[in-house]
Amino acid sequence: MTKEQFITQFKKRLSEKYAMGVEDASPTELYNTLGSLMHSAYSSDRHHTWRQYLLNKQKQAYYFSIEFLPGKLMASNLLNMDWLETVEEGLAELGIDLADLTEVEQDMALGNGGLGRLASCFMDSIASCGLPGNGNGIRYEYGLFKQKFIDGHQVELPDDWLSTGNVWEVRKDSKAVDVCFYGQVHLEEDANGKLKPVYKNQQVLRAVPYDTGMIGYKNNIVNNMRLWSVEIPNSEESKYRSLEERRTIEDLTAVLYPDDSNAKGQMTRLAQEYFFVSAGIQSIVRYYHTLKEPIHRIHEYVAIHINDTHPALCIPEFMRIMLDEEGMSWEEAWAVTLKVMSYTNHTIMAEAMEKWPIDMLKQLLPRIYQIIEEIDRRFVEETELKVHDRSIIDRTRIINHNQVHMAHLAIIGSHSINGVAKLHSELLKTVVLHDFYSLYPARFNNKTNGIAERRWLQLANRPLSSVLDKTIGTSWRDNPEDLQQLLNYQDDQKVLNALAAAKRQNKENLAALIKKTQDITVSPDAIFDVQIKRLHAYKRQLLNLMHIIKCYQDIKNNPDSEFYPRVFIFGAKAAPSYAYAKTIIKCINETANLVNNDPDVKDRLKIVFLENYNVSLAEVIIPAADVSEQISLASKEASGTSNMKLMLNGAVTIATLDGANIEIRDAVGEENINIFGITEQEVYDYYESNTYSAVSYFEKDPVIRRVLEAFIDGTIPNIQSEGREVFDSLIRYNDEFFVLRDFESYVKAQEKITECYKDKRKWQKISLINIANAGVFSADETVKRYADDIWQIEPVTEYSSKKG
Ligand code: B1H
Repeated sequence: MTKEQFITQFKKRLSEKYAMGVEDASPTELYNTLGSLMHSAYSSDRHHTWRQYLLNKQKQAYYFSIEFLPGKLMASNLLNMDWLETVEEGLAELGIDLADLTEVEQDMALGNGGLGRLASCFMDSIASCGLPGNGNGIRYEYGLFKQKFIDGHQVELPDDWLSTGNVWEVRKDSKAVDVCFYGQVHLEEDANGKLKPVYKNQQVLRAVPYDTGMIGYKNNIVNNMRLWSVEIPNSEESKYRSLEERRTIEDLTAVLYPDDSNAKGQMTRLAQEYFFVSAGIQSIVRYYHTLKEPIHRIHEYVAIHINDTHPALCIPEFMRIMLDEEGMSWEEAWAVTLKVMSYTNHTIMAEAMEKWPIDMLKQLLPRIYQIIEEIDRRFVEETELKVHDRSIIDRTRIINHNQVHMAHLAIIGSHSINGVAKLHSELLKTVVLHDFYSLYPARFNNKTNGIAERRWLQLANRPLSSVLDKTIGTSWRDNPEDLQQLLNYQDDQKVLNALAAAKRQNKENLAALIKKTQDITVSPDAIFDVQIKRLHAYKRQLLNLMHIIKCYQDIKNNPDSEFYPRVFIFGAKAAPSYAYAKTIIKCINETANLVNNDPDVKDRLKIVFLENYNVSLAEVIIPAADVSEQISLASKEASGTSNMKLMLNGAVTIATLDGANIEIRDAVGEENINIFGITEQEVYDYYESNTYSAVSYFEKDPVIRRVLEAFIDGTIPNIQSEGREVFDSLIRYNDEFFVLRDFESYVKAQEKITECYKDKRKWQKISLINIANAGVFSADETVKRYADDIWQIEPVTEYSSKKG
């Protein structure tokens, strides 16, 4: 498509859609026009891709995830369609700035944090690698809450993201399926002597899919992300007369549960889990039947991935369909289920381990519960023959202490179980899932997370991208490993200056946004120090805050001393029910208020807590970061992915040896990252010996004492109860996440960073080395490893007749 063709089509579409000319149209109308034009253009690719998969009878992977966090899609779709430049230039000719249009789009925020964003990076990469893979999830009417600060407190507002329409989705009424809940079930022999379930009093709901094209990068492949929405089936209309009754049904897909790394037991959540699992599997099996292949070969055509335990009901639901609808024997059904299913674990935090009370499962999903019981019974029977130590059965069986353990179900029913970074996968084998590892060693493997580098570099950081193009050519855009070529320029002052200039431009951009949204003035000359992630005690935003308070106190005690200016930037949402996380938010906000307005500070220290951290905000913050804070307690952060995005954008990392930080260190070398804190081994040693004493750090370290007293002596105003709560969490309840233990080494690492930053040339070189080595974290490489090792799917080739 040439620029002229685009302009003609755009004007034509605008006139057809709105009977308007460019001059009269609002940004929303222009946005919708462009979106609709794009949609028409990639729909034929979508159709073509689908036909190819069908004709080739290609094995396809289905990524089941209760969260997807794509953010905005327009710019990324334009890039992947190879339309970006043409459209930008064409619009410019019409006097329109593309940026004003993309601004109109609401973030699609159907996820909480890393886990949901990972799913969306994978969708981009799967399509970009030409792999036959699709998403399956829930079309929440309301996404993750919008965060506001009122008097420093987090307040949550609904995210009514669909209010302005969604140009990317297509409702597919013809693909709707029924999903059944509640009622009673018993088994009866049919004419052939086979046991068949007979149901009474079931609640039947309609699952309607909305499909969104997942566009591959310049390869004409368009995969599908299918999100399900609940409706009342026509046949059931008469049962729900009042608005209230209807509303209780519609509530099923109304809101995303806003918990991150924390399992929350509620009937609606369990119903959500079954709803998208059942709908997804039914639609997969329906498609499979169009291939006219025998059902016992379904694993040769279908791979189902269980993203964390939320979709673990895939296992009994798939069994149900194989048994009850396809007429397989238990043994046959179990054999294919195992081959189809694979599972990713994303956390070792105990509170995130999903368990459901038996009564709840039995009531909501009586048939599924029967099947889980039988899986459990057979697991126990089979394991008894394998082990000497019977206690292992108690620790690994699915049903125990009146609860159903979803991780156990996922592991027992999958042929592959992976962690998301090397350390995490090791800990699964050696500690958290050790019993399972001893039973099924071959199932365990690692797949270190990755990121969609197209979004996080090409789109989010155009100043840097253009420096890269000029320095090493453009091949890095297709093959991020080519960023390595930048290493040839680590002593080239011209290149280093160009990189610094790009960073400067991004910092000015962020400074402008900070001014506009928070009315805080920050200088781009300062070090921009960034911690962006969900607010959680184990991620230790508190450690960061304590260091800031120390800096503030140093300045106050010695107002004329030299202090290199720093801007501490936070972005974080707390789960609405997570009181301690909200307490930390309040403390950071009040400290910000104090520090930012203290004339003694003379602007050397600034604290900015940006409201409503989301994908779009990340796209502005990350390119502007100098320092990347990855300071979780070793062993707790399964991987982290913002660490990779920040590194890719030239930020220098300060990190504990946790999650993928370890792999970042291995990629850049010890000298180009700032490691501090105790190791995962030391953490486990403390657990073992029970010798950690937080109060002893308080008593012997005057700096720690001074900092902690600021929380309770009125130094930081307006945090009477919150300051006390924080103080108590450390001193009275012995500091669960070893914040005081790591404080001193953290401060030292921060001091080293300041010294290094002062040496501009040295800093720029380290930054360059980080960018150059970030290619290994491309999600393209990650999904290829999933495709080869787990899903056994192959990239599409034109009408290859692999299976005759
Ligand atoms: C991660 C979650 C999570 N791990 C439960 N676990 C949830 C657990 O709604 N829930 O119940 C929601 C989310 N999220 C994150 O996954 C890890 O903490 C990160 O370290 C990791 O990078 C990310 C992607 O693997």
